[in-house]
Amino acid sequence: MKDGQQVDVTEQPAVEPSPPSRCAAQISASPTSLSLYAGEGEQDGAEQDREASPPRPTTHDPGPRIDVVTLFPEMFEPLRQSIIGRAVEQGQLVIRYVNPRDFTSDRHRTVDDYPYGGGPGMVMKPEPLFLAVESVADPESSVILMSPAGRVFNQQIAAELATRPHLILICGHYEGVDERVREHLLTDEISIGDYVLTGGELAAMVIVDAVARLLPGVLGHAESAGDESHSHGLLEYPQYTRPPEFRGWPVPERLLSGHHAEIARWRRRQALEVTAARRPDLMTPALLAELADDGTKKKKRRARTRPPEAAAPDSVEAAASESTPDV
Ligand code: 4FV
Repeated sequence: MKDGQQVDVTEQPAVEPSPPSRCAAQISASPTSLSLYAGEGEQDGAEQDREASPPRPTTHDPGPRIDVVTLFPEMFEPLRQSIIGRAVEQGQLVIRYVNPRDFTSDRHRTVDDYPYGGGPGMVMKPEPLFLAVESVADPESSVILMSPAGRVFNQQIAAELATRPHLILICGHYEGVDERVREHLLTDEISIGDYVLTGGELAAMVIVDAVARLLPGVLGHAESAGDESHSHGLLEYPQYTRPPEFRGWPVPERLLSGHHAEIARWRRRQALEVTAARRPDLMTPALLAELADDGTKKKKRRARTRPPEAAAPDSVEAAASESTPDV
């Protein structure tokens, strides 16, 4: 097989997937040109010969380079907007799109075929996916398939992926991908939830968004990734902003007190109560104990642990009164 020369390979599979006599694929030795969905900034409409070295992260490591393997790069328009779009423009994040269809060389640019053994729908062929991934992969790449059979995505996994040097997110379509992709190409498989999508693109966008906002500098201080839901294993406490009263509904006094320790205590307790009410599955024994302790125990504990002589004058009475359980 001479290099680059089109070779027609008609495979006669053992059990013809119906309809019969469909030539399986033509694989050219090396992909000649790759049409990239005009990635962020420098790639607009430009055909880019991928052999040229992919843009390397700038001095400070802005976190993972992300390559999305997808038949529909245009679906990722939303990632060109808002916070993620700005992050890419500012070079805090590199997102590129690789289309498996660019790794086919048959006239029909075939990326899917009938399932062996029959059955509904089509299956994504292994060759275009392997070639697409191999065109951007390096030894440190995490090759992740979006699929309902993957580990269910959560904030911890987002934080984990944010530390990786290179993510390759494969977006399946149709009934899924040929099993040899799972067996010989993937390093990981992630699901965004127990439901079935038409394609992995929306799942990949969810993951890119959740990972990108954890990268240095992506969220301005106004959008801090501070103590938000799931960041401390708890759902977020209620948030309020002006006006202090809306349609007769006041903002909780505590928040207007300016007493930061008080406000922090109130928020912690709110987060505990909201989580216990809405996501009891997130309540660890420690969180349940903290929820049960309405602060009196903590005071008792503090009183118990404070050596008597150190007792501040005012608390002596307090200690006294405390020791007498209020009947
Ligand atoms: C999915 C999910 C998902 C399955 C068949 C694409 C579809 C089609 N991906 N989390 N849930 N993928 O439903 O990540 O190929």
